Parts: sequence; C-alpha cells; structure tokens
Amino acid sequence: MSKRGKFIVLEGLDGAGTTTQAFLLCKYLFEKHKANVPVLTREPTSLTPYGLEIRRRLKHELLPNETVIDDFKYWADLFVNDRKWHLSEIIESNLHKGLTIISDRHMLSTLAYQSAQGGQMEYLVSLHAGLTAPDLTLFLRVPVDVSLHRIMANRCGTPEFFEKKEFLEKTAQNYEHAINLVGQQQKVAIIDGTLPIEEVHQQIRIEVDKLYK
Ligand code: T5A
Repeated sequence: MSKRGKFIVLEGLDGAGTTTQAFLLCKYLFEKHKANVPVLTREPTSLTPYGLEIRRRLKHELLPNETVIDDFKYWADLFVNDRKWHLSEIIESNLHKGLTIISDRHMLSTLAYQSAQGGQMEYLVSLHAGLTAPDLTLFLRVPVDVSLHRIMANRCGTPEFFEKKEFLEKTAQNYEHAINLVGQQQKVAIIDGTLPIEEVHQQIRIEVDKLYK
C-alpha cells in the first residue's frame, strides 16, 4: 500500500494570489517528485449543488425564486457541505493512494469569511469536527488595499459577493484570529503575499520542502 500523500492548502483574502501560487506549487511538485502526482483542486467546488449555489451567489446570479442572503449560517452550511463532499470524494481517496492534494482554500476560509459575516469562530470550528485537516496551510498575507487593487485589476465586471473593503478588513482580522486558534493543532505557515510572484513561490517551496524531509 502506498504511503499517505500530503494535503496542502493555500489561503488568503480575495486577490492574495492563492490561485497563482497553487498552479506554481503544482508544477514544482510535479517536476520534483517523479513518482508522485499532485492533484490541484479548489473550494468551493463546482461539483456539488452547494458549490454551484455558492458560485452563483458570489456572482450575484440568483434564480427567479431566490433572494440575496447574507446570513453566516446559510453560507457556512453551503461551504461545509461542499467541503465534506470534496473531502470524501476527492481529497481523502487520493491521499490514501499516496497523491499530494493542493487545495485553493479550505476550512480557514470559512473561519475567516463566515465569522466576518457574524458567525462565532468556535461554532464555525465545531462544524469541522472529525474532518481531515491539512498537513500544511500556506496563508498568503496581504493588506486589504493590495487585495482590492488586484481584484479590481482582474475583474471585468461587478466585484463578487465578499469583495468589499469593510468586509475584507474584518476578514483579514479574522484570518489572524483563526490562525492563532487553529495553529495550535495544525501547521500554518504565514507568507508575505505582497512579494513578487516568484519570491512568494520560493517562500512556499521552503515550507513545502520541509514536509518531504
Ligand atoms: N469563501 C470561500 C468563503 O466565504 N468561505 C469558504 O469557506 C470558502 C472556501 C471564493 C470566495 O468565497 C469565499 C472566499 C472568496 O470570496 P474565488 O473566486 O475562489 O471565490 O476567490 P479567490 O480564491 O479569492 O480567487 P481570486 O482570483 O479572487 O484571488 P486569488 O486566487 O487569491 O488571486 P489570483 O492568484 O487569481 O491573483 C489575482 C491577481 O493578482 C495577481 C495575479 O496575476 C492576478 O492578476 N497576483 C499578483 N500580483 C503581484 N504580486 C503577486 N505576488 C501576485 N499574486 C497574484
């Protein structure tokens, strides 16, 4: 039986660069470990009814019978149900096969964003009881101004649901609280996301290489 693979997560505010860095990390691991296959994935998925509803609501695309909902519990349930499916159908089975999972966002996003919507951090943590935790979370720390600047440069249309200055300021603070809370049980590495893309990638390599020693 193959050795269990590693579960690596990238986290940060919208525009922090998680998608860019997830791609670079995937390429790095693919070239470095010839015997391994990295699996690149993301949350929310677009593979469950929960994930599909999230994606629509993020883009303000409502069905005729739907209204705008800004209730932390409603969103947390969607994200956590999507995550449970993602863990059981994609992440855990591939970890058992010895593959490396790289996920663009996971539990810390729920702790940071849904607490910024008003949820209690402890309650949001409790929704994850018994779920597989990452071996390493890489948090790309960027100030909200940098996050917003990159979002605006990148988006052609309206900003998505959570992409508002005041909300992202709360989310940034809550990421720090969440890291303090979760960092006691899980390995979380904080990376300066304001560095140039290649330098951020080099910092990530240093942290990820430690997992394979
Ligand atoms: N959410 C998600 C919750 O509320 N709860 C949850 O549980 C989960 C899982 C997801 C939204 O849902 C929320 C969080 C989000 O609001 P999404 O579309 O997946 O939505 O959002 P993001 O993952 O944030 O995707 P973005 O594309 O907005 O941001 P990324 O992936 O952080 O940024 P990236 O890599 O696409 O880069 C953005 C731009 O910045 C440049 C890139 O080239 C690109 O143009 N860039 C840099 N520029 C300079 N220096 C660097 N170091 C740079 N890195 C990237």
